[in-house]
Amino acid sequence: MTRAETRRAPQDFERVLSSMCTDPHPAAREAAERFLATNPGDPETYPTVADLEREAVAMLGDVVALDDPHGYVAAGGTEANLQAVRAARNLADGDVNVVAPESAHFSFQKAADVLDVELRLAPTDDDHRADIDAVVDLADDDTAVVVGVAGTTEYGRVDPIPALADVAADVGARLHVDAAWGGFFLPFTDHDWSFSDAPVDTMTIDPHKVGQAPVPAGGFLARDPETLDALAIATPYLESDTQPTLGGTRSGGGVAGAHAVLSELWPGGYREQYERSQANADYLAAELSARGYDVVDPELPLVAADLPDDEFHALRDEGWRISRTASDALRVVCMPHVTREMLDAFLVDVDAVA
Ligand code: 0PR
Repeated sequence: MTRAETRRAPQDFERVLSSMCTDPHPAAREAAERFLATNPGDPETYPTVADLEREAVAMLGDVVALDDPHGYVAAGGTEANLQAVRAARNLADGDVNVVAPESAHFSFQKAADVLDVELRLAPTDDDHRADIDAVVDLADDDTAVVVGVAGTTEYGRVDPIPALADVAADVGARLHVDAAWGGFFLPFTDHDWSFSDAPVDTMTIDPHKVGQAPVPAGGFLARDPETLDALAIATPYLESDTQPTLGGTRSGGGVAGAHAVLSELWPGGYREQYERSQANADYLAAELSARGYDVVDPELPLVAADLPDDEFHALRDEGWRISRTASDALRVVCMPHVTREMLDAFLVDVDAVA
């Protein structure tokens, strides 16, 4: 690759319909660049970015309605989910298991592998949400944490969190909610639970997805300081005493970017974004449905629809970045960069390949 080629525009989002990343907000880009050379992993040496991280965590607490949140800006949802499992394992005795719906992101498989815990996957119901009876069947005294997903990767579904909280309480397990993608939409929906009253022990909510922060900016939040204590490792030669993060050196750009965009968009900007994205998802679902495709009603701004194999590949050949669920349904994720004009252009091609 020549020098000139490495300077080419990295990505345009004009035909990207399957990603959970998006064009970062301008304020976030600018802040990320300014803090590129800082390391929040060493808060005594880089105190400004450490302050920004504390403020970013407080703002994430506002987004999920948790007073006094404990947490940090992780590399992404994978790290946050792994840390939730790790904290639960460390706080439990003996061999433990994790119970999650089969719709849980594959990061839980990585967590189970790395942490050497058993992952028990419960089937989902006809509407792609965790089947509570199946979760009850799998949970037992050795369950360290029950996982619920609020905005599944494949269908954008929100699991019945209060019912999962009851199951967790019955077996003395913790409850983790993975809202890596859905977390920035949920405050504007009428879901019947919150971090405080469910009760949820830990949560994943990623600024680098719907939050419009640059990568890497994941969010790990805990209700109690004991959760972070369970993750803390002594750092003898640093001026700080312990480190709860999985990463050592971390991206100051990710932290500053998350802080900047949260300051800019919470709550009004995120509300507008939710309304726009949900309206786009409802529009696309209706248009596909009118054309005879079988569509899963979008609870959050993600549309899944049955699309014949040849049409899917023909659309990919047209340059559309689309993907499919494990059961072969088309997924369109209505991220902030996805506009009505893009969807109309997509529908023109859907008609052309039909
Ligand atoms: N939890 C949920 C519910 C997720 O959807 C994802 C990622 C994660 C956790 C893991 O987050 P990180 O990837 O930040 O570690 N979901 C997307 C997926 O796997 C990630 C993605 C993003 C994929 C951008 C493609 C893409 O272009 O499909």
